[in-house]
Amino acid sequence: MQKKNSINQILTFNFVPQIYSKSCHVLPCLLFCNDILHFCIYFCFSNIEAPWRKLNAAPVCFGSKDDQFGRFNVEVGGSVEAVKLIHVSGWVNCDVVHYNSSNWGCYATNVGTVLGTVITTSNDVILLPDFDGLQMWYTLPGYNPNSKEIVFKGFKNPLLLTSGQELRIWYSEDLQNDTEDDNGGTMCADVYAMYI
Ligand SMILES: [Ca+2]
Ligand SMILES: [Ca+2]
Repeated sequence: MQKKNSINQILTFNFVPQIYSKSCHVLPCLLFCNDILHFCIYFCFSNIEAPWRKLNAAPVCFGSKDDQFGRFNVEVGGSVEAVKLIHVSGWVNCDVVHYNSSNWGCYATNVGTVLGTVITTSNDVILLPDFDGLQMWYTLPGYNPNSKEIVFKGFKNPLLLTSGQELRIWYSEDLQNDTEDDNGGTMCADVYAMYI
């Protein structure tokens, strides 16, 4: 009986569908209640991808040598807690004669299985990953050079982006002009950000 009273109380206050945000991570829900069947249900306009906002209008394409970085402009500024790159097409290679190609990195025996795709400012200062200083290769737990997507998260500080800001995607050896002559490939990616 107590349960029914509780339901009736909900119905009294929430009979009209209304915005209900408590159970959704980012986007609101619509709550529907039925006073005959005595139940309420809400539908969230949210899914696993909803918190991600696409930053680039067209796929960002970059090469692996000859300063072939890709550029895009941030449409909406704000503080960002994670950035995701999704592979669209192509490949990159740190040594086309000796090693296999990959989506993001290098399979060279002297450096290991590593990622080498970075995001920089328009001045070519590396923003992501948030290295301490200049670094060529890196690893991300749960990802490898052939992952469909890679996610940068757990920043030391939120990444502050401004509207219209140009960002670049580089292959590390191309950015640092390090053994890029033996590199090969061009790839394209989409960029997503999770705003705080
Ligand atoms: Ca190389
Ligand atoms: Ca270069």
